[in-house]
Amino acid sequence: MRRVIFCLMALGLLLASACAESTPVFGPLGQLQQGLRAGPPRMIAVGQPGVSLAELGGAVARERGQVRRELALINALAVTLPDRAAARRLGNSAAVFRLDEDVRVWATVPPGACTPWPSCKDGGDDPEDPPTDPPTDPPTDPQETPWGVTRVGADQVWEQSQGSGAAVVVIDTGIDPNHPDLNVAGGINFTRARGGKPSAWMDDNGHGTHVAGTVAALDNDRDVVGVAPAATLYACKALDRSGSGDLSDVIACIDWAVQNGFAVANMSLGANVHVQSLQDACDNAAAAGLLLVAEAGNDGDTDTPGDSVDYPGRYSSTIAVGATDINNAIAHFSSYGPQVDVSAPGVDILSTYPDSGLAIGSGTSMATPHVAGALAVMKAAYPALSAACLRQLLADTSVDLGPAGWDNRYGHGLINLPAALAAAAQGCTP
Ligand SMILES: [Ca+2]
Ligand SMILES: [Ca+2]
Ligand SMILES: [Ca+2]
Repeated sequence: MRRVIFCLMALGLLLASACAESTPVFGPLGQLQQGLRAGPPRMIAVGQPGVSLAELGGAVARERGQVRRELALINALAVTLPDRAAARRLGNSAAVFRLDEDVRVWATVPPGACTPWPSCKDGGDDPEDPPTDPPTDPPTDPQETPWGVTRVGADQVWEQSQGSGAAVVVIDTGIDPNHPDLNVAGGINFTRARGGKPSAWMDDNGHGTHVAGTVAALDNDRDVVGVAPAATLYACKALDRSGSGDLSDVIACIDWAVQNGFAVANMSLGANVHVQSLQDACDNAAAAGLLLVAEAGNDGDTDTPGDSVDYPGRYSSTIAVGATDINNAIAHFSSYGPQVDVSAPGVDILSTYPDSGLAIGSGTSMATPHVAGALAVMKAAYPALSAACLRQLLADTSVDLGPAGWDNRYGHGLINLPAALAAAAQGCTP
């Protein structure tokens, strides 16, 4: 029996090492890579305190720059300047507090899908390994509960809360709005896809739809079920069909989540460079009560062991999630270091995929939405509790794994939704 796997990663040696293995562990999802592009500089211009975005736009215009987007959350504009000299002059102008590179970030390459489920389950979609059973075999279970959903104890708490009323935004490649096992309440596109139309948040890659299913695939008689099947799902498209995007579009999504009062933002993405504008966006959003859940990263095998947690997971205002396997062992690819908060299932995760499909994926990208879903369940059950309190309770009730106490691979441990929800009944002491 072969499982359908996809080997996802934009760049790098990890792809080769992960995919060369005989075990079905494969390339991490959602790895953002920085790259300065050729051509006119794309920057994030942050205004001085007290300087309005209109005034800042005037300074940009004087350098013949173009404003692409307002980023009110950090009092900044995403801009394109004619050349580096203009960027330097803008950086020195009285209106500008700081100029950051709007780095091009990369997430994924499209995975292979298992479509239609379950006739492809045993490798039927692989032309080199045709199925031995007729593809018309009836499914044995109309709905499969993915192992990760069971492992975090979600199915034990659904009588109490399925996340109804809690809004989760998936900041990613979009979500397939027509997937029959997903109910997407709305979304927005900040990428240049389809001329930058705001309504073009359809997933043209697959990553975002997979992540969304782990958060909130519907509890019905088909496909899979997510951790918070009644949560309200929104798509914010910051990554295009190649799985890449502008950092400013990720920030725009965080801004959009704050403006709309969403409870949780899932960011199965990461960069290996610090950009102050991203940190400020996360810090301001957390202060506004948004729970920011981010992957730890998939650099656990790199040459910087013990210090490989990605941004924005690396910031204290976000929850950084490591990936465990079905034996509760940390995945070899899971980035680790002092910033890991908690762990969740992230190896061989079955979830939704575009065109009514399902796919199995691995990566801290797959672990992160388990945590986002858990927080949605908690928030829905105890809406009066603050984001800081919910985050603290989820960490405190995690199942300790590895070395005793917090450690730099598992963080506080594997999240445990029944224990977290029980603790939430007591609230937090101020
Ligand atoms: Ca379902
Ligand atoms: Ca963090
Ligand atoms: Ca431990």
